[in-house]
Amino acid sequence: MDLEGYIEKERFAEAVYVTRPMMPAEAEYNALLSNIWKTLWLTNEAYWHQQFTEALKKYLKVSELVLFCNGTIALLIALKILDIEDGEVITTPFTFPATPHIICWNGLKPVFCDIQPGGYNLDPQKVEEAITPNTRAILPVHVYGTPCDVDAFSNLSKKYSIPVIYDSAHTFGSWYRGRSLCDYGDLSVLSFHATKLFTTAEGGALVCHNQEQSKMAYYMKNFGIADEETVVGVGINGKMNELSSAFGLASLSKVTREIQKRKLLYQLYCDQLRDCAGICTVSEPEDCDWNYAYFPVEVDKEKYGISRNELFKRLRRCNVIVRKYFYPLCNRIPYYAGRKDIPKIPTPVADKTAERVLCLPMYGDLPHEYAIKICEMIKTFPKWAEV
Ligand code: T4K
Repeated sequence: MDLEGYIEKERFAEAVYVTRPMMPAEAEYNALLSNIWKTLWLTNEAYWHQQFTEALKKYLKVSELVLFCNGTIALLIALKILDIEDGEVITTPFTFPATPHIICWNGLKPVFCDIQPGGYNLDPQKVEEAITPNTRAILPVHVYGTPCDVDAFSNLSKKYSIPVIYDSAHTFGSWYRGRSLCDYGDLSVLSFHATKLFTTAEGGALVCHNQEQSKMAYYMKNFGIADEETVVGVGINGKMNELSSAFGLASLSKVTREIQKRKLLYQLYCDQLRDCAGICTVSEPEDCDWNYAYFPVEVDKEKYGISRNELFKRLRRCNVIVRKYFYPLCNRIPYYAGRKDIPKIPTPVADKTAERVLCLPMYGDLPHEYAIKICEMIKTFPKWAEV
């Protein structure tokens, strides 16, 4: 059989996506919605917003948390809360474009540093080398829900008096040394987008460490309004509405089971791909109860026989909607690459990783036989050389 014949025979009849949202039980969500129909309160921090905020604080074991309409606006406001108004913010290129974009939306300059060898997160050593008198903040990302070197970043923060804001978009349900991974740094931001392990369709949250910060966050996400007649400063509309809040509230009880199901899938994928030369699976992070948010593999063309891009194409033709999270690197996006004022720091580890990484489908309801079949495809494809 040739490759065409194999794809024709084996391809999934319907798309198998990289992720699917964890939905609340429909009846449970509908029961919460009835209160909205009764009260006609749709937004502006009403009943479900308050209930959801308290439930999340309890679940994540954090004292201050503010809900947002999405993670991007929460990140935007995080820099404002810390009064970072000019200069540079050091970040990773191996992330979703939202991370550097919010630095620019704040009129600041993103400085991209490399990631750690053997991992996916910003390298604190490279960050220290990039610190200048213009550095105002460090913005690392806990990529795939795996913990950054929080000790090293905390030390840099103290040594240079620079705040650390974590992009914790992927961390919901990850616990590091017994503490929620989104609870580190000066501020930390979660995303509840539909593609995230825990979702409110669109949504996000800012984890703060004192009441002053969360009060500022409340003002800033509500046009700077403190009360009917007081506007304390410049704000934006970053509020989460009641439908999203109720959705999150009704979903919360399902998270533990979702993570258990993902863990089984993780183990299955690792078992199936263990002997597949040139396909490297992600290791479980140390000291961490991980959330298994993503399942990235790295393709070593020399050993595997075909490139990541060719594997991507073949899986896509088989209706497996894999994603190259995160390719292209943010520092290779033409806008950032073309900005003459951004220092061009080499990022060889991130460059290599972005050329090799591929995220396989990972969500609690993914049937095990689908995962096995995807692994069979991956193991079979090298039979046919890349042309
Ligand atoms: N920082 C980081 C590190 C992030 O990863 C993100 C978001 C942010 C910040 C910003 O947070 P938010 O402002 O979004 O809260 C997605 C998401 O749009 C984005 O939120 C996410 N990161 C990023 C990693 O992925 P796409 O372009 O891959 O999404 P899309 O529409 O192609 O969806 C991927 C797959 O998910 C689909 O093939 C099927 C499934 N899906 C998607 C949606 C939207 C569903 O099953 N149902 C759905 O409703 O960007």
